[in-house]
Amino acid sequence: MATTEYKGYLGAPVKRREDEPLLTGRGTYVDNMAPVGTLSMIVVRSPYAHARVANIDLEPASAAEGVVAVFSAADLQDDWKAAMPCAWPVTEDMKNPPHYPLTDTARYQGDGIAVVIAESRTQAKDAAELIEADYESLPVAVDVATALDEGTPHVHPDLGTNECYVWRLETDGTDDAIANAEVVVTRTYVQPRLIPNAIEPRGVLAVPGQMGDVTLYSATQIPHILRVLVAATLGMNESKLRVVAPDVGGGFGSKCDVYAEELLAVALARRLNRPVKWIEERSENYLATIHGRDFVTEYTLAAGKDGTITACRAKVKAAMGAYLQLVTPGIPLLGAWVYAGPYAIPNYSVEFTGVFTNTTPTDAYRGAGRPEATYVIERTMDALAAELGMDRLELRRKNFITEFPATIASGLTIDSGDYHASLDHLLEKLDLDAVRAEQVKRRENGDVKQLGVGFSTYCEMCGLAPSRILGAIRYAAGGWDAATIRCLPTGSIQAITGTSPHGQGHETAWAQIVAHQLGCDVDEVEVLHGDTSISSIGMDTYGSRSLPVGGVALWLAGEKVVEKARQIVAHQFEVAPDDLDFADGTFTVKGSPDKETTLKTVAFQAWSAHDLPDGMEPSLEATAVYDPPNFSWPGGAHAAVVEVDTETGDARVVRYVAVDDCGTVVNPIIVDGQIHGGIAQGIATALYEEATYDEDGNLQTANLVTYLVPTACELPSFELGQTTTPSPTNPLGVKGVGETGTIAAAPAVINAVVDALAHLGVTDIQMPATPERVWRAIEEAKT
Ligand code: MCN
Repeated sequence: MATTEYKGYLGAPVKRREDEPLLTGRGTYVDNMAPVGTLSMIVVRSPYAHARVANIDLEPASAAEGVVAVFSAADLQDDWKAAMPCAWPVTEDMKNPPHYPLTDTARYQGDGIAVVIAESRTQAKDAAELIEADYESLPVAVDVATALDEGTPHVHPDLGTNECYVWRLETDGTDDAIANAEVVVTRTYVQPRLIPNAIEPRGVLAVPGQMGDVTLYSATQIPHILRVLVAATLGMNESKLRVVAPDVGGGFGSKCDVYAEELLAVALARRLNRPVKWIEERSENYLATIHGRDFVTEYTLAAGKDGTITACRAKVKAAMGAYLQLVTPGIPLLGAWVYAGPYAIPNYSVEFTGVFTNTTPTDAYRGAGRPEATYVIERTMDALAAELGMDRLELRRKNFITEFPATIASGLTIDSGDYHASLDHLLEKLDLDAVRAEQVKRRENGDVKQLGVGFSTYCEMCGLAPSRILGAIRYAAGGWDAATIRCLPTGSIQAITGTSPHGQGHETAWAQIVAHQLGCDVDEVEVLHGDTSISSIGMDTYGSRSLPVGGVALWLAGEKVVEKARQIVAHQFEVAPDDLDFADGTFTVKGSPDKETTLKTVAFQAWSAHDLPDGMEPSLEATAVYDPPNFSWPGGAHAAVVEVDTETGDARVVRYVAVDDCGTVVNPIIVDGQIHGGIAQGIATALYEEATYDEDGNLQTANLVTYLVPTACELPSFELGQTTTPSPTNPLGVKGVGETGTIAAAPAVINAVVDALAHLGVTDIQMPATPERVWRAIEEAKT
C-alpha cells in the first residue's frame, strides 16, 4: 500500500500573509484604481421613505461643468432585461415586487431615483445637488411588529398587504406537547436592526473593453455569483463579463449581494464606452447597503418539572425592508433548523412571516438567522431554569444532545460534537465559584456596580453546502466549490480557489493546506482568487463555507495531483504506484530508499512531457469540485461576566470566556481572530448597536456618531479555549468558524446583565441593553 505523510502545516500558527501589505497601505481596493478616462457616478437618493417622484428636472444638472450624462429611472428602464435578482423565493407564492436599480417611487429613505455621471467625483456630487425632484409623499410602514396590523399603510400598495411570505417547519404533535407540558415558558424578543459596517464601504468600477466585454471590479464577497446575475439582469453574454473582487475591506454578509450600483455601473460603462466608478460614502452605506436582523420572535419552551424539554416553538416576524435583495427572504431560514440549539427536543415548530417595511432592505449579516435563533433559545433556557428553580447549567446539561451523528427534530443531522466537553472546559477557564463569590459580596455590600455572569451554549449549521438541500429549500444556486492546484515547471505552486476572502485569511490558510499535503514550503504556494478570469468557477464566501467546502475542494485537488505524480514516478522507476511512498514532497520506492524523486522534479517532467505514461496528458495540475454531503456543525459554550452600574444603567463586559469547537483547526491564529471579531459583533448587538427609524421612516442612526459601533476600549481581552470533534463528513475534519462568535455572544451578555440585576427583580432587558433600558428595567422592577 502506498503511503502519504504530511508536512505538519495543518494546525500551525502561520502568520497571516495578507496582513503586511494591508497594514502598510499596499492593498488594492476598488477606489485605488483609476483607469484613464474614468467617470464618476453619484446616485441621487430619495430623502423620503415612501414617495412618488411627481416631477424630476435633470436639466440644471446636465448642464453643470464636467457632467457627461444624467439619467432618471425612466431613462434606463430599457437597459434592464430583468428586475434585480432575488435568488431565494422561499415559497411558491412569495411576493417579490419588481425592484430596479432606479425608481420613480421611493420605498425607503435612500432608494435611488437618478444618477449623475461626470468627469470627476466632485463635479458629479455638485451636479447631483442641482437635480430638482418634486415628491408626493406616501404613508409608511416602519415597524416590523405592527406592519401586518389592519390599517397599516402598504409598502407596495399593489400587493394589498405587507406580508411577503409565511414559511413553516414543524413536527406533528408540537402543539399537543406544549398544551400538555408541566411547565411552559413563552417570551417575546426583539432582534434589533443592525448595520454591518464593513471598514471599506462598497465600491464599483466597470471598465468596458474593445470587444464588447466589460470588467467589473467590485468590493464584493461573491464575484462568481455576481457575474451570473449581472449578466442575466443586463441580458449580456456572460462570457463577456469578467468580475474582479480586489482587496475587499470586510463585508460581514453585506457584500454578498447584487446591488443597484453594480448594475448601473456596468450598464452605463457600456452606454458611454468609458470606465464608470462609484464609491460609497459611509452615510450612504447606512442607507443603501443592506441591514441585518430586525426580527420579533415569540419563543416557547415546554418541559417536564424535572427539566426535560419536550417542545420548542418559534413564531417570527422578519423584516424584509422595502424590497427583496439577493437572499433577503432566506435569511430566517438559515436559522430554521437550529431553534432547538444543542438540545435534544423532540417536538419542533418554526413559523416565519416575512414582512415588508419602508426601510433599507435586510439581508445577510454575520450569522444570518442563527444568532436570532440562538438568542431566543438561550434567553429562554435561563427563563425556564428560573421557572423550574433549576440551575441554568444543569438544565442545559440535562438536555444536551450526546450521541452523534444526531438527527434532530427539525430534520437535519448534526455531524459531530461534544457539548458537555465544551461546557466543562469553559467552566475550568471561568472559575465560576470565584465569580459567584464576588457577585455575592457585591450584593451583600449593596455596591453600585453589580456583577452578573451569563452563559450561552450553542450549535449552528454552516458551511453552506449540500446543493441538494439548498435546492430543496428553493435557494437558486448550488453549494459546491471548486479548486485547482497547478504545479509550475519551476517548482512553485498555484492554488486557485472559488472562494473569495475579504478578511478571512484564505491566502494563508489555503497555502497551509496545499503545503501540508504536497510537502512544500508554505511560501512556495501562491493562492489566486476573486477574479472570474483566473478562477472561472466557484461559489464564493459566505455562510462560513469557505474552509469546509472550498478548502476541502483544494485538498481533493491536491490528492489528484499526488496521484498523477505517483503514476509518473511509477512509470519512470518501473515500479507499481503502490510501491511508492510520498512524504515531505519526495517519492521513495519501498525497500530502495536511494531511489527517490521530488514532486518538483515531476512537475518539470510533466511539463516537458518527454517520458510520461502512455496516454497521460502533460502538466501537473488538477481541479476538484466538491459538494459536501452535509452542513458543518460547530458548537461550543460562551460565558460573559458583566458589571452593571445600577445608578446609571451602564453595562460593561469585564470578562468574556469562549470555548468553541470547529473541528480540525487549520490555523489557530486565524480561528482566534475570527472568534474575536465575531464576539465583538455579538457584544455590540447586546449592548450598543441598533439602527432605528422615526415614525416617518427616517433613519435616525444615520452615521457612526449615532450608531454605536464599539471599539477595543469597550471590550475586554477575550479568553479563548477549544475542544475538537472533527467533522466526519469531510477528509479534513473541518467545520466553519467565521460566524460562531456572533452567534453565541449576544445571549451570553444579556443573560449576564439580567443575572447582575436578578436580585433587584429584573427578568428581561431588550437588546441593546443601553444605559437607559437597563436603568428603566431597574426602576420598573422597583414598582
Ligand atoms: N479556519 C480554520 N480552521 C477551522 C475553521 C476555519 O483555520 N476549523 C479558518 C479558515 O481557514 C479561514 C477562516 O478561518 O481562513 C474562516 O473560515 P470559514 O469559517 O470557512 O469562513 P469563511 O472563510 O467562509 O468566511 C465567511 C465568514 C462569514 S459568513 C462572515 S459574515 C464573516 C467572517 O467569515 N465576515 C468577515 N469573518 C470575517 N472576517 C473578516 N475579517 N471580515 C469579514 O467581513
